[in-house]
Amino acid sequence: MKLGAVGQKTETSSRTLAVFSFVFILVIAGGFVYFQFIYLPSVAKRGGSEDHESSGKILQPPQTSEAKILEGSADPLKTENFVPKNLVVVLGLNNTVIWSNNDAGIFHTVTSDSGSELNSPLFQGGQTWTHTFKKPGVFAYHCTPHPWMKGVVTVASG
Ligand SMILES: [Cu+2]
Repeated sequence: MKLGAVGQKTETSSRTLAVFSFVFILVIAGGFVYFQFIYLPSVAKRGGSEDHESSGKILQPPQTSEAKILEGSADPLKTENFVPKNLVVVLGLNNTVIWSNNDAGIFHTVTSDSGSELNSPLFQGGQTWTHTFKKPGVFAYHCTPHPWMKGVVTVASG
């Protein structure tokens, strides 16, 4: 092998190395630009719209939940009045609760034991009262004219 041929080969491979290095840097820089200015903003925007969507679902959940006021609930000896007595709902799924009064001719309320989350008017047999819970928690309630009527709604975060 002649010396000149070796020198030529070294020159060729160092040029190849330079080209590869240039392409490599270009790909890294391009990747950075893509990540910083295209990928991250699109993720941020997507996250924002999901937040908006979930708060919309809390205000208007796809399903409703039901609690019944049984006939004869005005009788203090009757143990079943609000049914189910312990209702569990999930925010963004079924956090709107409809209480239906099945006690003909009798007025009842749905009233928080403490706080003001549940504050229905008196509503009579055949009528309903609807409330949409907007935050998680345990909400104990009773009926104002018949305080032995008691129930609990547990609102779980979705
Ligand atoms: Cu009542």
